[in-house]
Amino acid sequence: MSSRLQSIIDRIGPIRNIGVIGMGYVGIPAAALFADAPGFESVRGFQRDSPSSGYKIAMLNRGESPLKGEEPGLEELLGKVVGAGKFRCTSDFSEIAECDAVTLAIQTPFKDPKDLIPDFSALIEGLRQVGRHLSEGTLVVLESTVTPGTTAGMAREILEEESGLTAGEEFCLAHAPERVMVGRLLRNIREHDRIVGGIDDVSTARAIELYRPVLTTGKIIPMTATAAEVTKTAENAFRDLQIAAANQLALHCEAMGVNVYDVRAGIDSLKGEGITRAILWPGAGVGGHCLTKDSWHLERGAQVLGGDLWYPHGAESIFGVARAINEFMPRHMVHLTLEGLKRADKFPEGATVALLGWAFIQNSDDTRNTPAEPYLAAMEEAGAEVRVHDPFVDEYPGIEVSHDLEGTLAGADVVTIFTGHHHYASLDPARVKELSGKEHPVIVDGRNVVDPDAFIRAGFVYKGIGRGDRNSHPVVP
Ligand code: SAJ
Repeated sequence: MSSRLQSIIDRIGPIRNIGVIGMGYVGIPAAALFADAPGFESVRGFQRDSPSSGYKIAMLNRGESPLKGEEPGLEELLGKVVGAGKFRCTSDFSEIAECDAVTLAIQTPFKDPKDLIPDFSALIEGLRQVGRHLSEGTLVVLESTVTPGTTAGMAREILEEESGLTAGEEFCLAHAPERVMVGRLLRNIREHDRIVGGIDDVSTARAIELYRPVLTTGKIIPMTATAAEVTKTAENAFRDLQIAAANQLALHCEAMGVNVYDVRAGIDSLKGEGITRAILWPGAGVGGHCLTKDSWHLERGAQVLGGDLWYPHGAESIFGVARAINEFMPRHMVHLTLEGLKRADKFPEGATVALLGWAFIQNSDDTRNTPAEPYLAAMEEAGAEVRVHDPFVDEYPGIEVSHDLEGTLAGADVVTIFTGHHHYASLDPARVKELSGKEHPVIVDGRNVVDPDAFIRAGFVYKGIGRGDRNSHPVVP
């Protein structure tokens, strides 16, 4: 426990002025909630005045949210705190010097998931800005998802190098990972428990002082900074693992002629004190910005921090195997498509595929790391013409996305459902067949959206993830 840092904080007194670096889907709701907390005097949102995102500054200072999609309560809250003079957005990073606490909510993607090297460039730039203007006694908190070891390692080094101050002695440093989902940003921050990890006890205590006022039902869960980094990456690695287990089971069920959804319901029925199976859902693949990278952050942390990693019998990490299974699923969708075409005495060359669903998650316009993309590439590689439909997605670089479902289905040899948008649950077999104009069109269901028997009766060749009980059905003439 650093008595020197504690005495500096005692002299400064309670946190009053807060800075949030990065006006994105994490930083904006966080800044608004800090500003709405009665105990804090002012919040500054720091945003680079760049060509791509400088426009946010004026919008936020008008109390308007630059975020896409519905965020219940956010625009009202921004109007309230801007109107009360408690929140202001600025590109003048020198004002960091007037902050008692500064949080960084900056994205940390991978340059290329193959090499697992994260692109920390934006985070490093943010850390340098904070370091250059850091005052003695200030609390710095990383909210971005980072490789375990980053807060106490790279972040600490950059802040100390730029400020000339020593972390844990002259300023506080912590990690408090975000756990927000688009569409429920404010609710998630208020209601999720908040992991808060300092590089030392004084930093942890100061970070608790910052976050406790914005929580309603959420509780503070204190730990070390590195444990907080491991918690965040592992909570997503575990979700990825659960999905991979469901996907592996689906592949087994296909091979054994069994309906995976019957098996899933059976497994899920086992409940009782301390008994849970928490089985998730098999599907066409795993996309998004979280699960596709956080397992690799966890693995890198173990490599960088752990060094002599050991697995029994030379096995590889179960989290790496889970990633491989989930990344395999779009290829399995290609396999099901080719098998279906074969049963319809068709070849992929020249076949028309209606690909339904481009967003990575149902009833959303979010297309980040969509598993439909590798499927489209493989089918085009096989000589097929692929038309993409998605009612929520307006555009995607290099891809024409249609909102005209019947137009997309017209003349299709194959209908492939990749995303479980509610629109696809009402597909009428007779209408889809009529639109296709084919005697035995193929339907490949990646999200268990349609009733196999209805399509089989209408003369379709049906293939579904995990539907070992239907994938070899007799084709109705
Ligand atoms: N998926 C499946 N089967 C499932 C669940 C999801 O195949 O049973 C697929 C989805 O189709 C999608 C991908 O996995 O392609 C990711 O889905 P997701 O529901 O995990 O959504 P994400 O990626 O937005 O995950 C976020 C995470 N939130 C944060 O990191 C703050 C994750 O921790 C949450 O658990 C998740 O939302 C959630 O539960 O909503």
